[in-house]
Amino acid sequence: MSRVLTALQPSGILHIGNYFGAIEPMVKMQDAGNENFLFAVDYHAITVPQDPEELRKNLLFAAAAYLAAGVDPVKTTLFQQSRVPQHTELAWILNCVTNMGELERMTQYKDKARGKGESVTVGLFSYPVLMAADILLYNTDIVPVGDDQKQHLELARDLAERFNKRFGETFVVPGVQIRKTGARIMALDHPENKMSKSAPSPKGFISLMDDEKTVLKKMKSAVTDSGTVIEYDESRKGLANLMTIYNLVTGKSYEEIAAAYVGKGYGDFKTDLAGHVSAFLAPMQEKISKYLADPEELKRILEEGAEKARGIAEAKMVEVRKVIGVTL
Ligand code: ATP
Ligand code: LTN
Repeated sequence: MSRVLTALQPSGILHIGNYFGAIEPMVKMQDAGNENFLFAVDYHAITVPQDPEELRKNLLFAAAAYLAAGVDPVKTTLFQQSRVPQHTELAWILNCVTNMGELERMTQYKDKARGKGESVTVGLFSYPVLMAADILLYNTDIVPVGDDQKQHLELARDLAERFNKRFGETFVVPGVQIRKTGARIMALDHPENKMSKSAPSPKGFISLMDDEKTVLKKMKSAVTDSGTVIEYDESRKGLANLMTIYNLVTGKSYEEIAAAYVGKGYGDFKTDLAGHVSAFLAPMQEKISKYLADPEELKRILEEGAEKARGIAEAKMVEVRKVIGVTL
């Protein structure tokens, strides 16, 4: 049995990239009998401005979506990051063993800071350190994430090793788990960029709550190329991405999909794909709505998880405070 942990930002309604990249792998690890931790990282979300009312809504939505996706709060410790203050406490200590240069190299930081000049916040810069704290507090063995988080995970591993070398064995060096297909779903309107909830246009992502009409419209306008044969070819980025989504929602291989569209064009392919995506989302949407109808129950589940997480996190902090020399 391994300890498995992941987290997502409550920075908007989740999309199918988040689902396939992080949530589904997490549910599989849970069902395989591992000890799971899953939380909404609200203190990561506020590294860019958030409307407080929206943030509250997104937190409840996140909890509802995880539960609807199959997260069982008995098997998975489900909580909200800010309810476990040990995360920010450890982040401060790790800030003091992290070099500026390591954070300056982070591509997510560079992307998000671009064009902001001196107004970019210290929080955005130090974001990966808080993420390392999230992971190291729990002696995490495996972190399932999408491909874009690889560099952040590498930092968490480096910080664990550095800390252990300086202060003695304290942290487990975490392993990363990135699925082979589906770890990087691309934006429908710009298949060279990853699907992202903070993208300027909602055309690029399929949200977990998109209705049939919206899914069809977005699929129909998805960027493809002038080719006519439906086949998997990585250099045809738009089509390759749609075939990946097709594979994920139906379980059909690329070969099976290609065989089904011999002599047919993008029109048929996109219409069918939209239908498959909607059929995949429908039962989850129904469950999400049911969970959202009882916010008190969602809050209760999150608080129960936070209580459990605090116990584990505090035990680790007792160790950390001792080895760095602040416990008298
Ligand atoms: P934002 O656009 O606000 O930065 P995001 O959509 O990139 O957010 P995160 O909350 O940063 O989502 O990511 C949550 C999890 O989903 C992470 O494990 C991340 O790697 C994964 N993920 C995000 N986008 C994709 C994607 N396009 N394909 C696969 N996995 C993804
Ligand atoms: N940085 C991640 C979210 C995140 C995370 C974590 C993922 C914060 N803490 C700990 C895995 C483990 C993101 O933006 N997707």
